[in-house]
Amino acid sequence: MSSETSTAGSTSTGSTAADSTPAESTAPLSPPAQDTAAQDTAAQDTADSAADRGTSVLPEGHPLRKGLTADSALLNQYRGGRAADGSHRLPGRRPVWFMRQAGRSLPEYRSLREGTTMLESCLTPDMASEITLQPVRRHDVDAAIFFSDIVIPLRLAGIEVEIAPGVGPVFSSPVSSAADVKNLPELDDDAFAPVVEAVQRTVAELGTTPLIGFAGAPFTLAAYMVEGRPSRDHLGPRAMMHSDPETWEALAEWAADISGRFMRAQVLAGASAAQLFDSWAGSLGREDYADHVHRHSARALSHLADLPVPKVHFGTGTGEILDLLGSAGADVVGVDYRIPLATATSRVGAGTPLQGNIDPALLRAEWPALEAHVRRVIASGAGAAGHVLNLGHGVPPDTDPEVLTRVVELIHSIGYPQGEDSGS
Ligand code: 1CP
Repeated sequence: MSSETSTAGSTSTGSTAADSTPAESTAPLSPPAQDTAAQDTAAQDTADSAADRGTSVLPEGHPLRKGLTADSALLNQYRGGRAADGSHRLPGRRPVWFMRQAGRSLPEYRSLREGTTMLESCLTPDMASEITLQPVRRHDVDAAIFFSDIVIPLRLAGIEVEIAPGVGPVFSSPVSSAADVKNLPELDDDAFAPVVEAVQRTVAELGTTPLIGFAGAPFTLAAYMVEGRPSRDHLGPRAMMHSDPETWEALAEWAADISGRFMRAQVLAGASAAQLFDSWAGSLGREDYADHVHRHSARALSHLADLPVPKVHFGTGTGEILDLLGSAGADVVGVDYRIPLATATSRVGAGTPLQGNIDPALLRAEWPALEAHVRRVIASGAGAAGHVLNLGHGVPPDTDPEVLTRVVELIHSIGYPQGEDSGS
């Protein structure tokens, strides 16, 4: 365990969710109106970004405001190798976390989830919090990701959606017409109460380990809403952009706002960073992404624009649109396993920190092959302003958790090159 991080439970703030009074927030639940030109330059400004400053906008008990997570290895690399005070300094160890680190690969998750549906478990604060903490305890990863799902804000708005085991999100009434979009419900901020409580409980246990909040990007969310269930090619939403662009616009705007507000609620409740998942954006051609999707993802991220947290933008198969993921207003770009990080840097610019991109398939390989792959990923990411190790997509459910723990140990054992700062 490094000096600047602690595993869940081992360092507590001394307070528990039960006794912590809801923190006073000076930030409104909605952000001020955004200037799109300003958003477009945000990715380039990462090194000088105000990601660590201006924490007074956060509620008093927030881990960033209390200084708990500001100098974590994760935030340092998300800021491009800078300490909270803005000075160049490398962390004591290389940060790593895994998308889908909570979930079926963990026996403790499977036993806790028994008899509870996926969405029920997300909306039961003590369960969601415990599941979020499990992989941090087990693997000593450098961040927790909030246990929830991209469809949770839809469910909280009253939309009938379930997660079918082994399938994914399934909707009772898919969206196909202008009238369907018009009838989409409004979401009251109070509906986020179970999410807020789960986040508060979690950060009270995490101490100096940051929690990452997340949401689904408008295209990925709308893809499920139009198809009504997981699909391979996402033909429904891709056709709607062209056959009924007005309906597409209205749906994507609705999805952007609901996702943006979901992330904002998590950040105000205690998350120190946020990730927008556009998992299926790789099914779009570059022109369609630029013309019909980019501004909506920017709109989702703009809900965090006044909050001092790094924003990560990730999608699979997005090698051809990586620069656009950055310019949508992200500080950090997540890269899937299909292109080397050095190629990603040549596409997004050396000033943009990257996250990724260990191939999940390698988790099944013999250790020497996996170790060599992890070392190649680290070498390939060396040209980026910052690098947070992760997988190129989620942890496959059949992964041996001991392999993940060993990957974390390996990454933590690989120091930064001599001559570079090694800070706190
Ligand atoms: O029974 C189970 O265990 C359900 C499996 C599961 C889990 C563990 C689902 C159903 N969602 C989740 C949790 C979840 N979903 C997290 C938890 C935090 C973590 O990473 O540890 C996160 C971040 C998500 C986000 C999510 N849900 C995404 C984006 C990330 C990604 O994997 O690309 C997507 C696309 C979903 C939809 C979804 N929910 C569940 C499944 C199986 C799917 C994908 C279905 C499909 O293939 O289309």
